[in-house]
Amino acid sequence: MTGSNETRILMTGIDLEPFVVLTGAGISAESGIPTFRGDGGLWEKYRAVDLATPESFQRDPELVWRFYNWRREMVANCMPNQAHKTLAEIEHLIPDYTLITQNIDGLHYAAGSQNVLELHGSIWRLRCSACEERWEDRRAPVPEPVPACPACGEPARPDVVWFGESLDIKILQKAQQAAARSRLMLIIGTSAIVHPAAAIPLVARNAGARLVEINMEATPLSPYVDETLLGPATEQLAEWWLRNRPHN
Ligand code: BV8
Ligand code: ZN
Repeated sequence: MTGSNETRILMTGIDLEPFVVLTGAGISAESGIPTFRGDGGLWEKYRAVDLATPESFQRDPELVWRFYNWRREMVANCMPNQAHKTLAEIEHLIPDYTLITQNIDGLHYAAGSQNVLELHGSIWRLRCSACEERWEDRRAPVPEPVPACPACGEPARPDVVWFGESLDIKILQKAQQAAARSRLMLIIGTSAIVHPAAAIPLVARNAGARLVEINMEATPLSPYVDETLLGPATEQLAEWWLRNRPHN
C-alpha cells in the first residue's frame, strides 16, 4: 500500500480506518477504579437510583455530593493504565480515529488522548442546577457540602449525565456519525447495558464495520461482534495492537 491517504490495510487484510473505539468502566478497572456492575461494583454498594438521578439530587444534594466527592478522591489518586496509553498511541498513528467513552474519570485525557467524546460528561466539570454555567473544578473533594454556582448562587452539580437524563445531543450525534462511517470498532470494558451508548456498536455493525470486543467476559454485544478478546484490557489491547498496527 502506498500514499498516506490510502485506507490502511491491517496485516490481516481488513480495513483499519475509519477507526472508532467505545470504552466503558472496564478500561479503568486496572487503574483501580471500581466498575459499576462487576462484583464490588459501585452500584452494588449504592443503588444508582439513589444517587445518579436528578430526583436524588433534588431530594438530597448533600448525599449525592458525598458520593461524587468519594469518587473524585478515588479518581484523583488513580493513574491511566496501559490500555488508556495504547489508545493515545493509536490516536497519534491513525488519522481517521474517534474515541468515544462512557467514563467520566478523565483518564483518557490523562493518558494523552486529545479528542474524546465523553458521552456521560466528566467528574472534573461542574454545572449549575439552575442556569447554563459550567466550569472545570479539579478539587478532590469539593469542600462545600453543596457548592454554589459562581454566576447565580444556585446549587452546583457534577456535569455528568444521570439516569433518565438525555445525553448532550451534539456529542451523541458525533459518536453515532463516527460509528456510521467506521470500518473498525473496538469495544473495550463495557457491559453494553446502558443506552443509548450500548446501541452505538450496532450502528457500526450495520455500516459493515468489523467489531472487536475486549472484555473479561461475554456481554449482550458478544453475539454481534466479529472477535471477542477475553482478558484484561491492558493485555488484550496491547496484543491486538501489536498484531494489527500498520508497519509502514
Ligand atoms: C436516557 C454517569 C432517556 C454518571 C452513567 C431499558 C432499556 C434501555 C434503556 C433503558 C431501560 N431502562 C432505562 C433505560 C435508560 C437508561 C439505561 O440505559 N439504563 C440501563 C441501566 C438499563 N439510560 C439512561 O437513563 C440514559 N439516558 O436514556 O435518557 C431520555 C431521552 C430523552 C429525554 C430524556 C431522557 C443515561 C445513561 C447514562 C447514565 N450515566 N454514568 C456516573 O458515572 O456517575 S452510566 C454508568 O454506566 C457509567 O457511565 C458507566 O460507564 C456506564 C455503563 O457501564 P459500563 O461502562 O459498561 O460499566 P460496567 O461496570 O457496567 O461494565 C464494566 C465492564 O468492564 C464489564 O463488562 C466487565 O466485565 C468489564 N471489565 C472489568 N474489568 C475489566 C473489564 N474489561 C476489560 N478489562 C478489565 N480489566
Ligand atoms: Zn447558576
